[in-house]
Amino acid sequence: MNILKTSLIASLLALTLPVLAQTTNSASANAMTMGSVVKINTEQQKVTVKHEAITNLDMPGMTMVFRVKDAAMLTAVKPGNDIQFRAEKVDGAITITHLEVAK
Ligand SMILES: [Cu+2]
Repeated sequence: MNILKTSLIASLLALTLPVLAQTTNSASANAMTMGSVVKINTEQQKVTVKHEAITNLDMPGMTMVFRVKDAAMLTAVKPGNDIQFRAEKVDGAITITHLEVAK
């Protein structure tokens, strides 16, 4: 084990640990769920998604309407897109906080 490599790993850990500390209250806080877009309602900031099980919310797969955190998120997707997203409870409402077209 050379010293350069060891110190590189140490600094990477130092960078990573604060991020981990923020999310330790829920081990699956960053879990992404697969789904596909059924319908978009930009005015109401809502999207209908056929989704797989959402582990962090203990929810089985289904088709349902989600609120999105930011209306701009809806400009990146269109009906029929396969997506991966993160849904969390925000002020009592299940909200998509991260949304991207699946690669
Ligand atoms: Cu659901």
